[in-house]
Amino acid sequence: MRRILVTSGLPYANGSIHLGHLVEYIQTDIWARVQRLTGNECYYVCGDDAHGTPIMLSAENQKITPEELINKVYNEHKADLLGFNIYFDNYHTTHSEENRKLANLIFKRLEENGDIEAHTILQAYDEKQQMFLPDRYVRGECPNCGAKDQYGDSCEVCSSTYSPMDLKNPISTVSGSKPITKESEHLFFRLDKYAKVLQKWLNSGHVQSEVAHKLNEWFEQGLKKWDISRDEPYFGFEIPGHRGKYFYVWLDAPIGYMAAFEKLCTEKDNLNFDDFWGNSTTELYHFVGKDIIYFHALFWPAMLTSAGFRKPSAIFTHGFLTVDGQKMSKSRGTFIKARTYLNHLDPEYLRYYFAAKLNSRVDDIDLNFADFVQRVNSDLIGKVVNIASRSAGFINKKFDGILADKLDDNNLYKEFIEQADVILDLYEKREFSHAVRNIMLLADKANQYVDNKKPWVLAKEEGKEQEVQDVATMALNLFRVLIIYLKPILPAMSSKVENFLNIEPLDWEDLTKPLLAHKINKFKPLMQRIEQEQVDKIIDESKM
Ligand code: B3M
Ligand code: ZN
Repeated sequence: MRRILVTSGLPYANGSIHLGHLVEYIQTDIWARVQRLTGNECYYVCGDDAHGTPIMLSAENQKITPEELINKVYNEHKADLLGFNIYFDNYHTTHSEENRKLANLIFKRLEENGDIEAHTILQAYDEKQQMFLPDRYVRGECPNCGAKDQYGDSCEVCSSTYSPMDLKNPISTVSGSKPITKESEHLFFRLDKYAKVLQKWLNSGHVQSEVAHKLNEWFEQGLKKWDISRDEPYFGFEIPGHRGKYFYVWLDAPIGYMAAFEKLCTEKDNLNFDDFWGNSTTELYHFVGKDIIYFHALFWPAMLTSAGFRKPSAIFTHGFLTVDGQKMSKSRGTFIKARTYLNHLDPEYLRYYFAAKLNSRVDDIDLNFADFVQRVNSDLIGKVVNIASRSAGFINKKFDGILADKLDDNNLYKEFIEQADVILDLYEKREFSHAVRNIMLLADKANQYVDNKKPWVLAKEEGKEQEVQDVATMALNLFRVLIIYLKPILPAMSSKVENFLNIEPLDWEDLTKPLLAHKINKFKPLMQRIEQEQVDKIIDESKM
């Protein structure tokens, strides 16, 4: 049995969960469910990323404290993710005592190793607001092409990069005033010292090849020391021994993974923090989006190495979500919040659709709504549920719910369960779209079996009762195999099927044990078809 800890990126505590986030949570949740279904010990932890300037300013604008803001959003995030049947062993927050202690411990070890240096830097400062301005809070004219209203770090028109002080006619987006340039001492982590360790780690299979390739470009430019402190006012943890200096949000964000796990350990007897963070006999995987791979594949493993903790077994990076072929857009109504979706559609439609698109590479995936409606209706309702809905009636009505005591076609059943290793291997490798394709091919075979046997014709013929019971039993056993294969993707549907079949929760081992001479419950509809107007309502409600 493998011992596995998985994480997803911690969503910022100043915005709602949207469909783009859900690509990652659904991918991670499916993968974690596969591990549990096949008998491995697997924990999935996550939590809110609760520190930083955006949250501090957002709270100020809402005239509430940052703590009030992050508590409100924490509960919203938890409810939204639960709504999509994302099962976390613990959903925590970076604004927790566990995280503070761990951040302080790690920082102390970094300092003791001589991996922290102080350097004076020049920064944009808003005298009105009395705060230093992160690059994104200064706007002005690009120093290179003169484009107006550009961010403080890069130009969207000519893509040149610069520092905020280079902008022409800069203004602070916080107070609207003209920022001054001010010196301040910052603390830097000696990321550059870990270039060799990182290069070796990255090129030994801990990240996808396309990620390793991208990261190697950064090594060519040379790794820079990483600025890990911010001056007050800042919402986060004050750095021990450095009054008025706070951990930059990205220093304590990945430590939030450890904090969430540490908290879980306090709630479970047989779980020991060091089993997963002190040594690497266990497995640790971080699922992340391609926009934050730098933090997870450079800063984080370097920090862990310096602080004497194990490095991740792997970083699994995925692409972004596009909707109808384009970036999510508020004006087009395609920037869809998780809650807006849940107000109209079954979450398992989206779980299935994303699984049918996801692979192990960093490709973007597209949510094409016409395809989404067609695919879910034809695959889930038209193929999978259809097998049960066209067979159960015979068993319920003519045999008092009792299944036959033998399989009508052992070879066909064997063909189905022989796919188990292939499908499991595809799941393990996160080739979910390929696994779904194989499962749907089996669903076609199951429907073909029913079409060939025509139990509705047999039922009208004298003396064919036993054959009807055999055929319907066989069809329901093929359906049960498909549900086991789909269970990681469709946990709620699977539990409805377990009720219908009147059985204990299914796991992978049940594949080899067909359900025979067993009383099933009355068949009830397992899943409704999607209607286009449900999708239209979601888009209308999302238009800003
Ligand atoms: N909150 C960025 C994001 O929400 C950041 C992830 C932290 S993972 C430690 O995508
Ligand atoms: Zn420019």
